[in-house]
Amino acid sequence: MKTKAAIAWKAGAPLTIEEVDLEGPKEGEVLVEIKATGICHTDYYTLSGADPEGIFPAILGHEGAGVVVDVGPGVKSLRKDDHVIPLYTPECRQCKFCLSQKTNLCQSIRSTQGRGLMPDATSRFSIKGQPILHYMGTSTFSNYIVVPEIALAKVRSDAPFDKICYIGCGVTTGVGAVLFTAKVEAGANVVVFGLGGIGLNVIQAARMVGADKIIGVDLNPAREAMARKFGMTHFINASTSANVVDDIISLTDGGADYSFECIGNVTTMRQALECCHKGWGQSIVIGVAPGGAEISTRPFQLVTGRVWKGSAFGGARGRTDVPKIVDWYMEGKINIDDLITHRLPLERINEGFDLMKSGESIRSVVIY
Ligand code: NAD
Ligand code: AHE
Ligand code: ZN
Repeated sequence: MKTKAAIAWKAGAPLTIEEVDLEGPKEGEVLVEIKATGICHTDYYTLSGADPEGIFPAILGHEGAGVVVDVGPGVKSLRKDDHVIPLYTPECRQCKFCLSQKTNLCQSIRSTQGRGLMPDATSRFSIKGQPILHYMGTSTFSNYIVVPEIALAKVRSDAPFDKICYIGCGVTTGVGAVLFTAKVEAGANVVVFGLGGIGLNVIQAARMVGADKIIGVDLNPAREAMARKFGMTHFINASTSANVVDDIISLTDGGADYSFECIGNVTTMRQALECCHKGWGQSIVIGVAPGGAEISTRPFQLVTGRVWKGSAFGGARGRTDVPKIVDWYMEGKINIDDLITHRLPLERINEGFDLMKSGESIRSVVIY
């Protein structure tokens, strides 16, 4: 079949909207009509050329929601008309990683996914016979996609696609990092570096679990009002503070119980660790830093009890946890609507990237 998609032909170039050939689902695969997709900073990171796994030409996008149109042979858990969210972190429930119960990082299709291919090591997308690569196993900047059954979360059918697409990455990443990775407890002091599409979800989850002080750090003062609405109690403007770490330590009587880095900058990752309380403070790295970047700190920071951790997709097990997060949204426990600041047709997707870069948007959502 044919599908309309935004193509990333090379790093740094704007996306172009084209008609693409899409092969149907093979064994264990599902054809999905994407109804809406968010634009995450990671799409920009890969498009910019900073991602060592970035390969072109590809169809980016990993924050979508849509409807099952057809299923390939052997698909058991999904059928036509089911509403789904594609998962860049699948959940096969059979690999060593899934069975460990210690991580959400299912590895059953990770190697082909990282090469822009389906599990049989081929692409379903092409233009005039030239293969176009998949991205993060999802490619939600295409109106129709083919994905493995294990990379789809089935969700309730009354949830609006133009909101729950954000659960495909940003909401789950931020909320999950608080609930599943850090397991923040009531009364904890929390610091969030970067008040964008991820950081604001960390803030709303910190409030949800009853955190005490919720301190936000950003260079953009325009982020303060939105962050306060979501639960931030104190704001530090990183462009005017003389020393962000000292400011946090004095606000928290010795340091944060938990900090979350939601920027992708190794300098702020160090600050996020070093603002943690001696003996127990944990810093969670969420931001994705450019290829070649490295983090550093004095090992003494760790010897004296601070803990450095990472979180991918919020530690969420996609097929199990994503449907629950959709329920939380539908029950009014989490706010997604106010974070979606812009809505665009696919033809204007490059404007969505510009709005992110200029700091004007929190999330832009493309509606098909
Ligand atoms: P965003 O662009 O919406 O937000 C980034 C925020 O950081 C902005 O408010 C910006 O003003 C602020 N900022 C930038 N530089 C800063 C600095 N030096 N000091 C203080 N604030 C600064 O991006 P996003 O969509 O929220 O993504 C944030 C990061 O998380 C990105 O690196 C993205 O790739 C990563 N990410 C990781 C995961 C994961 O699973 N680990 C999932 C999604 C996104
Ligand atoms: N390809 C990059 C790494 C990118 C990365 O860390 N991705 C996150 C999700 S970001 C979503 O917005 C992730 O889930 N990582 C785990 C994984 O297996 O990729 C690089 O630096 O090579
Ligand atoms: Zn993302």
